[in-house]
Amino acid sequence: MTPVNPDPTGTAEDGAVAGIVGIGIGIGAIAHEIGLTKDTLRVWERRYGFPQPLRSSGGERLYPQEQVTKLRLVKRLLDAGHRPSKVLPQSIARLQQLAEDSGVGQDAPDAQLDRLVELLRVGRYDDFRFELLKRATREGLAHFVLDVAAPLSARVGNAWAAATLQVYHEHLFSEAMQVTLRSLMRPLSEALRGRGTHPRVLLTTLPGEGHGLGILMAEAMLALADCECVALGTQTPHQDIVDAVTAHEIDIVALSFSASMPAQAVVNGLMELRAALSPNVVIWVGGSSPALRRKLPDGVLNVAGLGPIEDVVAEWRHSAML
Ligand code: B12
Repeated sequence: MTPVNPDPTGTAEDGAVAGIVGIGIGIGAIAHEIGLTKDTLRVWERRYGFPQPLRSSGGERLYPQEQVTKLRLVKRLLDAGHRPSKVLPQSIARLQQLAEDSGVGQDAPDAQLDRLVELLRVGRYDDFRFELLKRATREGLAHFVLDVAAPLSARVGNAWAAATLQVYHEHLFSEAMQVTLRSLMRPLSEALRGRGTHPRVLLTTLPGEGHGLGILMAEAMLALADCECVALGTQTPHQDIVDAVTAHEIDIVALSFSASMPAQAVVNGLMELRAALSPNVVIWVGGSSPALRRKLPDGVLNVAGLGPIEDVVAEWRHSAML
């Protein structure tokens, strides 16, 4: 869970963090952690009577742990397409049932992936890293990405949501996964460099999206489709993306959005970037953000998952030849 600010004094409600240890978490911290805006939390409170935060002596909203747990569950159900009016009035037990019935946060049975999560949980990191590298070497890049990296990320996220893993486990997981993917991709990326193949793809996330594994997995699949990739890491400001596109003669900007970034921030970010880029440069987006299911600006393509990348690249090449 996001750490709370132990200093309860004088924090304006619109400040980044307002919280008191042991009583509740402030609205800024909780909105950030759950991936909602502060306005949404206030509107729900008025309209549906939930959440019902306590108040600090200064009048700031403070959300106790059980409301945070319910909000986390609510957000995941909304991401899966449920409506606020249907989920907000329900009890936690009812929501858990609903999540189970609709498969939200449920992992497909896979003993090998369960074993990897268990190695993480009990702190056997060397074994965890070794097992990752072994599976990656045995299965090859494409299978490793699709059959291990992607479902394991979801499993680790579900284990965090169920409080069986902590945030530091997620960090250790990400670090090990990045090292494994990069070591597998390096020879391919080096061989592709300077061959003059197109499309040339710039990969990053927008400010506010700190999750970098989705875009790394997309990079692996793009490299396997002979695309020359320029990876900028995460959270690149718009102007830097625009400058890099010009400097590297980029055809496609690929962006990743997890479910944690508020939907409106995703849409606004995409509109601003679209307006700043030349119309010849296409934006491809992917990731489990529900915002990507909305109508996206012209010139922004939602690539639904890692599997379709090969076909989408083939279509791009076909239309570039016309
Ligand atoms: C590792 C991890 C972290 C690490 C990230 C480290 C790093 N350097 O990347 C750390 C610990 C920092 C972290 C922090 C947080 N995280 Co986190 N994290 C994860 C985890 C386990 C994997 C992250 C990831 O990269 N996912 C992105 C990819 C792998 O998944 P995807 O979006 O479903 O995308 C798939 C495809 O669509 C495709 N794809 C993705 N991008 C693209 C792009 C293109 C172009 C294409 C073609 C395809 C494609 O690839 C994926 C493969 O299946 C996820 C669990 C999960 N299910 O993702 C949680 C998860 C994303 N995190 C979550 C949350 C809440 C947070 C925090 C707010 C709180 C926290 N946990 O501390 C912060 C916010 C950070 C921020 N500012 O953005 C939630 C979001 C839920 C929600 N509805 O809001 C998740 C889903 C966990 C959960 N089950 O609740 N996290």
